[in-house]
Amino acid sequence: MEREPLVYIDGNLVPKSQAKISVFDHGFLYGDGVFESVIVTDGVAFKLKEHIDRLYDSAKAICIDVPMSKEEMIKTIVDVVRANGFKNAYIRIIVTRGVGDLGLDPRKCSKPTIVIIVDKIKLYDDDVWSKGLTTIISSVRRDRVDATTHEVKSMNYLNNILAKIEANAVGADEAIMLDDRGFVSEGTADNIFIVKNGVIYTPLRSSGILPGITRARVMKLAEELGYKVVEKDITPAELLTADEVFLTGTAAGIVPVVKVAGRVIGDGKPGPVTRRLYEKFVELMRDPSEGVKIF
Ligand code: PXG
Repeated sequence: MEREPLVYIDGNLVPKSQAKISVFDHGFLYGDGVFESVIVTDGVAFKLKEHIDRLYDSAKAICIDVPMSKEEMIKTIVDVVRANGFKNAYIRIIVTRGVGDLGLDPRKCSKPTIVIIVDKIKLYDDDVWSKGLTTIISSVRRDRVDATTHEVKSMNYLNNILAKIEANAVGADEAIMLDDRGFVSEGTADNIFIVKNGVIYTPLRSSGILPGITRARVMKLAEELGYKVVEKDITPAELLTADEVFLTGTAAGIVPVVKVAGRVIGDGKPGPVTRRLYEKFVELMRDPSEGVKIF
């Protein structure tokens, strides 16, 4: 029998089936916490440092003082992955406000809880490249940037989950959300790009997106490959009439979208720009200079 994954909880490694935290943790009671997801491919934790930077920025934005330096955090993550022995894995790092009482006042929580999970995850099926994803435009809007901002990777994903429920209800693979003004924002766990006449466009951070680490690397990669990349407000009509549409995210990598709200994108097959970026991107994910080599 395969050994259970080991989960790090506040300094202890415990088997997955026994990995539990208090019901008085404000992460559980209020969604009061932040998280990150990192992929390990052939022993390389892709952009681990960038994910840790974002984790600490998210924590700072909600006034959580992570009780560990970034260097200690990276070392701890590497140790937990090694203890699990997975060369291909998904890492989830969670920092919550910690255990408090039933009131939401964060001052009642004396110490943040740190959890590191190493396991497997699959967001999309293997046939995504033969078929492409079908999507809807959700009626659920991203919060305004001056509300509970989505630029923070917090434990509040209800907005995304409600959009996903709408996609599920009509048998679509993913939901695309608009910002409060009606411009295209992002998917439920991924950023969005469109291609029109050979130019690549992606929404601005001001559209309520999570500033994706995959998004940033894909923009750089596209420029390295000679494409013009433009961050701008994208209207729903521009999305529906794009030559290509694709999504980017840690777990998904780069995935092609072939249908948006009933409209066929391009010729209904994954497009050449998307495919070219994907082929290069999967090489980067295994490149030790693009992350931290664990094995
Ligand atoms: N937007 C949102 C809302 C996300 O949650 C991305 C964009 C892409 O960002 P990165 O930095 O990953 O390129 C995300 C990432 C999960 C899961 O467990 C979610 C994400 C990544 C990995 C796993 O559902 N979201």
